[in-house]
Amino acid sequence: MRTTLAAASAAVVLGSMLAAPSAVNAPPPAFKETRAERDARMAWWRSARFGMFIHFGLYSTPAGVWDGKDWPGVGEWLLTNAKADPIAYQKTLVPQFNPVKFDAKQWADIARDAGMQYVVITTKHHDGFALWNSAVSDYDVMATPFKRDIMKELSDAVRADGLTMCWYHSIMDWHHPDYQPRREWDKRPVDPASFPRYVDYMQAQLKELLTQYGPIGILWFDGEWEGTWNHDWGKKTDDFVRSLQPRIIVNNRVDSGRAGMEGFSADEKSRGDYGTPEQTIPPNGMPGKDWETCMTMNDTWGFKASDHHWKDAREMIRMLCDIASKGGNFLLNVGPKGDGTIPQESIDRLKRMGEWMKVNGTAIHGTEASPFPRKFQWGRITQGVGPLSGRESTTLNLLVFEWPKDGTLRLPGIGNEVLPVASVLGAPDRKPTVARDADGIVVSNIGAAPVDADATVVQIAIAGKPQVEPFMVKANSLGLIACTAADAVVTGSIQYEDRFQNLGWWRDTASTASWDIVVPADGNYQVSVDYACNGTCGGDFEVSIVDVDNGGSSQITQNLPPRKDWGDFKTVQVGVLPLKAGHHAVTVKAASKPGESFINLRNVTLRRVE
Ligand code: FHN
Repeated sequence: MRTTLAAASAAVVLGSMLAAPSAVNAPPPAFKETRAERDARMAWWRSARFGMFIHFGLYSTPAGVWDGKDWPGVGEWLLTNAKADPIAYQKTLVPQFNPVKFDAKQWADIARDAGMQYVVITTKHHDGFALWNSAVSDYDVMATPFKRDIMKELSDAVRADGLTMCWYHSIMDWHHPDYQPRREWDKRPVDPASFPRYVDYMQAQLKELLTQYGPIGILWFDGEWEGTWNHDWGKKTDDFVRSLQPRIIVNNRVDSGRAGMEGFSADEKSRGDYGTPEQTIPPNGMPGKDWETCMTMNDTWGFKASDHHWKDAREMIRMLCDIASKGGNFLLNVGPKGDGTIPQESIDRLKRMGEWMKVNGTAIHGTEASPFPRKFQWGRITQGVGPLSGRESTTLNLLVFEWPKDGTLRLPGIGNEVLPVASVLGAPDRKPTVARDADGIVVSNIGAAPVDADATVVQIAIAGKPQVEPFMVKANSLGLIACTAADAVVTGSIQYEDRFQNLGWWRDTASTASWDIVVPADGNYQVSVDYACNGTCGGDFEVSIVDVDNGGSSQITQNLPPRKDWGDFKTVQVGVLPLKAGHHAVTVKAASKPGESFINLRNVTLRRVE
């Protein structure tokens, strides 16, 4: 039985007045699981590494234009960007929504052929419109000329292609009369609004989505940031969703604060199975946590006709490699047009990514983060199941962006025996040589040029699980101990930047860069730093050195004055420290709160002085 939105609201009022047990009032059992159960539940998602995000809805038709104006901001926020009255938005766009070229199989095939293994679509975005046949609202796809259940057609096609269907669902709802807070331009009376009634309505729709469309891989909540949503609602909704599909994965936006990354967190501070960095890749990943970067291909999630700022395929292939090397997933967005077609620019990029994944997918799917705490200037590393059945072994996928001129890749700081199994993906005729030297593993004979300029994968294998030792920076033939940006282990906001081969994005006093060094002989060592910054940055630079072999530590701080700009590098002496021969840990940080950023650091050097 279909009802109008007003009638649905009245029914909900009556229902709650009769204390009929609603989804929220009769809480399901609290969600609990062991670590092993959680790992089993997360396994498919951790292995998938790459998924398609789809933002599709009423906003896809106007494509950023309202009242004849192309409004700034993302396409799916048109109601808010244009400060449109929610009912006028409904009355205007519902009759226009008719994606006659929508082809669920085509969408699923594009995702599959790109190497994506799951699809997350907006069942309901912030504008409140339901993209499926909802019995509790007349503001749904059945009220449009299209009258087809898009969620049904897409879930069937996605599963037919062997992918996992997942739902995005917005907590924030600019249209529903019970959602609060109202948009300030929304003149509807606030008094009758009841947030608990809205949550009942939202959970009634979630129940439709989780009981009528088969197994759902992820519930991707969003719009949790307004003050009316809190941990209590998040916990109840998380428990409710999991009571309907116990194996479902729920992102951390089910709860306020986006802090959850442990599923059922024993301390109950925040719910959610994984972190959801948006439009960014955490510089050092989220060690030990599950996380997924979601990103647009241009600058908008929902289609916007005027947005032509497309990322190129190489950039997105290297993002996928970078994310996988940090143990994360990549949820890459497409925003179909109002006619139901995916923009050709998206199709072309995903086709290229699919060509790359066809050759190199084993270096992404089913892999884990690099075992090395440091980065390598030439590219990224993932680790996978080794080639030796019966005997424990590990495959190391060397994802090479910058092909070495000497045809040699060096992996210092790893102690494992190398196995005589190596290949260059896409070039079966190449037979790399893998050996060990005093510092670690050396891979040579990989060919004079890359197989794929976007990224070429060199696969090697080691016995056992990686035994990564701290990479030790040693004095060169001139007696200089050069701690470079590429060899640093960084924490916090600090990121390696190819531009000047520097550490940048140094935002606070907590972020650090560190190196393990070998001091060749007792003596006094001159410490210098090669840095740049603009006219308003710089500040107090602190160097701490811990004598790992003999115990004890020393520290110097030097103010680094502003420079002309972020490329204006200068090497300055920081001070002299007495050091004993042996293993030391060097750590540098901003000792004073930086401005917009602290410095760009290219290296810290130590030289023995008489
Ligand atoms: O406001 C939404 C936005 O429209 C889009 O859906 C993104 C995708 O992650 N989430 C919210 C912004 O964080």
